[in-house]
Amino acid sequence: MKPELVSFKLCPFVQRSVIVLLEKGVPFDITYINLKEPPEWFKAISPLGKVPLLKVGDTVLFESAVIMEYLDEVNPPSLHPADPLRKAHNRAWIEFASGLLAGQYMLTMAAKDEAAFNTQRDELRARLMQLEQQITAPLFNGSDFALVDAAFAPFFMRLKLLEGWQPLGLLQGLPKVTQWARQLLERPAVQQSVVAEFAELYRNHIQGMGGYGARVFCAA
Ligand SMILES: N[C@@H](CCC(=O)N[C@@H](CS)C(=O)NCC(=O)O)C(=O)O
Repeated sequence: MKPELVSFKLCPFVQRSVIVLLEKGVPFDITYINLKEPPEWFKAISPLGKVPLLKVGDTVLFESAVIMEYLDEVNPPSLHPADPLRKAHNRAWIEFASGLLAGQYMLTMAAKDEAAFNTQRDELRARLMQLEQQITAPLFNGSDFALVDAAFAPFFMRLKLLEGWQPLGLLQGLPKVTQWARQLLERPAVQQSVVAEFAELYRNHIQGMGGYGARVFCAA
């Protein structure tokens, strides 16, 4: 049964599933909605009012980590490490990646003034320093691409754009994370996981949110 992803073009959580589907070469449909004006059919089937949703027949799945796990399980070979402890460790760091995405959202869209922006920037930097200690390199577990890599890739795609618009040096002195991010962004599945006009949409969205991030990243 062909799965259908319900998406918002800028959502990093949906992007994780798209990366997994593309890495595995699984055919899927994708339906985009406007989160500012969600359609009635979406409100009716989304328990938390959030994307991603994955529709498989009559069943609706939500929560990106759960969706990734399901897609991995039904489309072998698995993108998780085989060792149970390592697998659990990867799952824990997938949760950490969700925290990084939330922090990136706070930095770009929610911080209203310079002080709030700086707090978010410093928090992201501290988390990235923690991450540096966890990576085997070149990818999270070494050379094999894993679900945990798919979970972090959307963060690095946005970070690269942000650093291009206004360098913050968030990866400075973090060679493993820097190399990991570069390798992830070179993968075709990662590059093809967003719409062609993604960079422009992302910038416009930050600008439209009108926070301090709009002044920092959209000034030029
Ligand atoms: N924990 C959720 C987070 C999903 C999420 O925050 N999605 C955002 C878009 S990127 C959303 O739908 N927000 C709508 C809302 O909160 O009303 C997951 O991992 O799937």
